[in-house]
Amino acid sequence: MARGAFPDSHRLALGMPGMHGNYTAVTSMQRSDLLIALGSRFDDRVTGKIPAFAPEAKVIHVDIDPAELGKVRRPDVGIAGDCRLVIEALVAVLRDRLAGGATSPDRGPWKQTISGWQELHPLSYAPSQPGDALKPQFVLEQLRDNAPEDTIVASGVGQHQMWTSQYWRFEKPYTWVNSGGLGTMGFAVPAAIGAKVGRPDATVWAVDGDGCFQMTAQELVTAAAERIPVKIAILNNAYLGMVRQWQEMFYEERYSEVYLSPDLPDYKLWAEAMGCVGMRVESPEEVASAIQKANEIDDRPVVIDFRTDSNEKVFPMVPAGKSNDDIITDPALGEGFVQ
Ligand SMILES: Cc1ncc(C[n+]2csc(CCOP(=O)(O)OP(=O)(O)O)c2C)c(N)n1
Ligand SMILES: [Mg+2]
Repeated sequence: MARGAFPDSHRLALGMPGMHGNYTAVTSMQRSDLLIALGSRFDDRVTGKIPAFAPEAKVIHVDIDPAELGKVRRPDVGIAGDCRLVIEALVAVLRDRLAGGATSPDRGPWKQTISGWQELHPLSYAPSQPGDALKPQFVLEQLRDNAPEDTIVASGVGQHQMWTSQYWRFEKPYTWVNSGGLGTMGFAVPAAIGAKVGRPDATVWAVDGDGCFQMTAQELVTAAAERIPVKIAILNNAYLGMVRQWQEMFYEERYSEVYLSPDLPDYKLWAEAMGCVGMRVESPEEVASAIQKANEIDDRPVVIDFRTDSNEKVFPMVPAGKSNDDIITDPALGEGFVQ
């Protein structure tokens, strides 16, 4: 939820931890001897199986709401307070101690361990072969690489949300607008409209799922009528993809109530009917130019229907209820990646 509070490009930023976090972020928390948690609530998507979470770690837990302290994990030091003031006080204490002759421990070996994990398990996906369906991760990389600086991104709930969080690079606070733990499908379109009204100079993209889009797309009529030029990228995998992924991996491929059809509704026509520019993209070659075209449109909303691979799954994944040590990396990337 705090993506952008600390820039993803910083050499010490490891990225998102949790059920679909990257290997290094998950594993470094798991092997830490000290966690300083600032305003985090230790929810199950981050901790995995709670008794197995970061077993060696002492925890300093800082939160403005005292009810969070000890709710999930008993902290060694609990501090109720404003995050900024607490950080200032912690830094002041450390500076004093160093000035008083205390030595800081050598973190070289730990940093090397982290670089080793990053090298062995980078966030990646099996690239598409000619003729394959569009990879959603590729669409995200293109959206990210073509985004004007300070672009705000909203998303719905599902696989597209996880890929956005994994592949976007958040550099500033308030650039990732997300329903987080509430998990409200349909959040992306209205959230993007609100963000654009609040920050009219910023480019605002919503990355949405086909299922989520169907829930609140009609708000685009308001956006078109009021000339609020948001941009919507639908990752149309023809499924309630996140549910499909669980049914495939944990319910023996018993697919139930998850198929949506790629063609119904016709998202391009629907967008046009609501006063937006509508586009459809089916092959990798068309992706960048469609995004550039969308970025240039400034007088009405734009919707791009990206037809993406239905079979693609979000990895890494810590299965629900399992320990973070049981993280599964993408089997399609080969033996070396399977834990
Ligand atoms: C209102 C609501 N209903 C159901 C869910 C459970 N749920 C979470 S993700 C998901 C599927 C989302 O499908 P889609 O928008 O197509 O995204 P995808 O996972 O395919 O990227 C569902 C049904 C939810 N989070 N919110
Ligand atoms: Mg979908």
